[in-house]
Amino acid sequence: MNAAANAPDVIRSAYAQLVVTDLAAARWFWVDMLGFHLQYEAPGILCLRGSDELTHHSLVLRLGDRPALDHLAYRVRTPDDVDRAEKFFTDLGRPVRRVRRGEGTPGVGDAVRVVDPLGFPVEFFYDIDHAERLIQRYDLRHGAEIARLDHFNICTPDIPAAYAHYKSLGFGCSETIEGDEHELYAAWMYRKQTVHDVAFTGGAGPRLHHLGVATHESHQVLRAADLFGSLRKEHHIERGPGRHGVSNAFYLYLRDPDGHRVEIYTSDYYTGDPDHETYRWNVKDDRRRDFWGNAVIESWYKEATPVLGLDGTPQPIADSLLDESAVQVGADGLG
Ligand code: 4SX
Ligand code: FE2
Repeated sequence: MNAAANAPDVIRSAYAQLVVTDLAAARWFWVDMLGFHLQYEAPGILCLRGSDELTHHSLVLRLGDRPALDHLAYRVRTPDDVDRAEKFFTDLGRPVRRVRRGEGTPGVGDAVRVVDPLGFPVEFFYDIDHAERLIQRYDLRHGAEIARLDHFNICTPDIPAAYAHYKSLGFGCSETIEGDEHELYAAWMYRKQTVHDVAFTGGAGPRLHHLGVATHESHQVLRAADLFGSLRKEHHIERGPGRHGVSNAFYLYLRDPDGHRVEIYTSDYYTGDPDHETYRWNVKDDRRRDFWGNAVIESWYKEATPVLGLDGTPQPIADSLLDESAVQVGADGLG
């Protein structure tokens, strides 16, 4: 997928930094239950990674007053692509801040942080510390045995604008959910050769809908659900386990102690061919979000995490025009 000539060459969704209000509770959820490995710890901050990840972190938990998304981060191909990102967003008239090693997130070198046209705080970096290979440290695996970060899912009121922005960054589109007149309700877009690095859920935004984290196998998704049940912590389970229509992945959505949503996700498919075609679902097809036709709970459509600007204050939230949860599924005989 060719990006605009001036766009940075994005490799993949790389990490997210969340603000949490209780680090011990967050550590229980993400490390003990999900099975993330603790890579780095300092007062007020934890850096975590999955067992297949060879870079310093894919999730950063920072202590703060109110739950929020601090920023999403994409890795780019070369140091020059960080400069390219700075120019790309400066030319769009967006807020941009250069962050040198030591000023930003532990383990990350020279980076640029922007507020993108959708209102999200996003970092682009090349340089990051490497970490010990844990791929065959089966002895260290526990909980849901998370292997890696897979994707970001963001709520935005204007899906066509989100699609156009990520298209201009060179992202391909694997799947969409569309109305009868091809109104876009949702889209899944990628740089790495999977179904997505980022997806858009129609709704008030900018807000973070969820982080998608991958396991190798579906039994690890089921085990996560069983672990929460056994500990009488079943209220952390929001949706699933189930099989998605979009992506075909096996899934489970959980809410962390601050309400941040995470999806445990496995077995989507390869999208790396240059002529890979977008698969389009009709919004009235009740298999689109759950292949077995199970209904999606209202909180999943409506609740999400607020996001911060570059100065750390919450970004204003705009309401959405289209509401997928209000669509009458099966009304035209589909599903
Ligand atoms: O609910 S969907 O089946 O549309 C879906 C949601 C597919 C893939 C995802 O990662 C997701 O969060
Ligand atoms: Fe997802």
